[in-house]
Amino acid sequence: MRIERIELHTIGMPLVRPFETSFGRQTERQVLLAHVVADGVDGWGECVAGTTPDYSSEYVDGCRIVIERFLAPVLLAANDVTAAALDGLFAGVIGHRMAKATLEAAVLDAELRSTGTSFGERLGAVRDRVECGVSVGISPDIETLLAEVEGYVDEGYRRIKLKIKPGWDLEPVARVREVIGSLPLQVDANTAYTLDHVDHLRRLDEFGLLLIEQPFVEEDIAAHVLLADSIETPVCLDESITSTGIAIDAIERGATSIVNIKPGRVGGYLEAVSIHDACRSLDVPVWCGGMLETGIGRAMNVALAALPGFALPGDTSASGRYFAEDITEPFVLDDGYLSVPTGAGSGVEVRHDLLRHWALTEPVVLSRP
Ligand code: SMG
Ligand code: MG
Repeated sequence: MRIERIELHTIGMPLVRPFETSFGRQTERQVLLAHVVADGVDGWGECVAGTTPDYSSEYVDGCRIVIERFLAPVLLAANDVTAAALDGLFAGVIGHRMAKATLEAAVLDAELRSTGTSFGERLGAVRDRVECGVSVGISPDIETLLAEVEGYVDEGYRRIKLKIKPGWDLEPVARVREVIGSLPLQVDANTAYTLDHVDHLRRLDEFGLLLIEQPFVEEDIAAHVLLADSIETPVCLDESITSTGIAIDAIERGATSIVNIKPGRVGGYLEAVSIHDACRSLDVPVWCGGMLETGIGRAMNVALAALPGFALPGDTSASGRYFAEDITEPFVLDDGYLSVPTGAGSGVEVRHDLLRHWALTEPVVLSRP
């Protein structure tokens, strides 16, 4: 394909409720969207980076600049672009995986739309719907948390994930466990603990958790090995896993026995499939993480989560868990599942009225030289 134009849209979507993690609290989801036009076909990609560089070093404004200055010019100068070739085309830019993944998604979407193929078909989906969990932020108090969790259970979510940090862990977990009975439960620390907390974290074992996600800073694989050796709850890495090689290394060292796969964190959907394949060959279950995606990223994540190795419910919640209105047709929970879109590309359409309504900046428009 020849990429004729790339547009970058930055929008702010109000969240239905604030989302708090050990990094901080957000009331709006700022999102960078890439729209490519290739051989007359449109493709859309969503950037998972947040407003501030807390979950990772990437952030919305930084990704827009990296795409505008370094990645888009490479795409616009190439005569024949395929999603599979982007890894090579972008090799001169180190890191910036979320920025790269944004363009990969848009190119893949255009490519698939031009051949009438869905994301699910392209990635290797084996299911037509996926089991959904929900990630519950840190609450102002336990009663508010319990009310929120009960609401999600009533909506049909099949797994609850609680955000934890020092000072907000054993008690919320114990109280939620009481309320939800045997419903699958897991926790996510977003790097908030240190090795000094190992004895404390072991007390989570009594709650029969599916896993504990990313307790320590992402570079410290060795600390996760130590914890995994002394706790019964399976340790699952999120932030640490940025490539297939790192995933294999972390698994072989015993740092992670379950892997959270987020395409944006690893540079795109094709690398996400590669991590899935590697984990599957090592008998390590994976699940699809979430970054408060709009319908664009959600459609693609749901397709990914339908691959055979995705053995646990994902943070692939319904649109209504995040937004009163989505930028595409909304994803609606049915008996705890979301359906894998079947239309060409992502299978969803972007609402241009909302794109303008939520715009935070003028779109950046880049064309062939
Ligand atoms: O998309 O439902 C969602 C959010 C899931 O908890 C979630 N994501 O570390 O897994 C994670 C967090 C990262 C986003 S908050 C910075
Ligand atoms: Mg996480």
